[in-house]
Amino acid sequence: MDSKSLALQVRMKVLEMVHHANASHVGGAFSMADILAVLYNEVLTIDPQHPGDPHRDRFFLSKGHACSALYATLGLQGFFPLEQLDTYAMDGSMFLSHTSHKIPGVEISSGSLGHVLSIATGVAFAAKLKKTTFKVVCLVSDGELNEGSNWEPIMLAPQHKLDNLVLIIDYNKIQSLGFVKDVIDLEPLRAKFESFRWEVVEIDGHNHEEITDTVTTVSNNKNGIPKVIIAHTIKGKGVDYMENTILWHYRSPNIDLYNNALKQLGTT
Ligand SMILES: Cc1ncc(C[n+]2csc(CCOP(=O)(O)OP(=O)(O)O)c2C)c(N)n1
Ligand SMILES: [Mg+2]
Repeated sequence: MDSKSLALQVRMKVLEMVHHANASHVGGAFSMADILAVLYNEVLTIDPQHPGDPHRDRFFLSKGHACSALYATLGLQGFFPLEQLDTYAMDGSMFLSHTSHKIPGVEISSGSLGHVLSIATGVAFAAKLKKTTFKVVCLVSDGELNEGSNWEPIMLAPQHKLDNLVLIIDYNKIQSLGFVKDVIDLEPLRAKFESFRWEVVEIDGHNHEEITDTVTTVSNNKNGIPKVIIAHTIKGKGVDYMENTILWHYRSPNIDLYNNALKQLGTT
């Protein structure tokens, strides 16, 4: 399956999961679906049969509320039987509605925002010290960058020349109850990272070729500088009534909206 087909399958699976469980966060799952599909299809070297292999690349999802898209990606890539996702967000299920490390392929539990970049930075630092060469990729949300805790590893990574660390920001411009610019504006975001001595690339986070080329190029560039990819995305991408709306951070599709969304995804 190519990454565009995978992203479509991920969105359809997420839709089914959130509809079935009456669960939230479909908007943030859809904004990062293309990034996840490209990472797992084109960039990361992780064997679904051996997700604990010490040489694997490490992917850390910080915006754990949107884990439905990560679970769907992992399920579709064969990390576990896809039908297990039928229990998503149900009582007693292993597939919690915020990322659980008990799922094969998941590196870290997340959902309390603002913590995972520190962990990814620590792993990248340890890898440098041990002279191991796997990639460390961390995906954070834009609203999450309002958390001060992120700015500690953002200061630390250049100090230790962590060029094995790639941070991707899902810059969908919306957080749970408002637009990022109206809550705590991140701009000028590029200049902030440059002043913290990161190398910055801005991309369209739905353009698969751009995502593949950028992540591959920056990961291969061993110039002693950590890299951040500011991925401009659309919250709810793929379903017109969800796109760029604050409402679809929390709302779950009823049966009519579910069918409508499936039809839209199938025809785009
Ligand atoms: C520490 C912490 N505070 C508050 C929340 C509640 N919460 C869940 S999602 C969210 C923000 C969603 O916006 P964003 O971070 O931009 O994610 P995305 O748009 O990618 O869904 C918040 C505040 C949380 N999960 N963790
Ligand atoms: Mg956001």
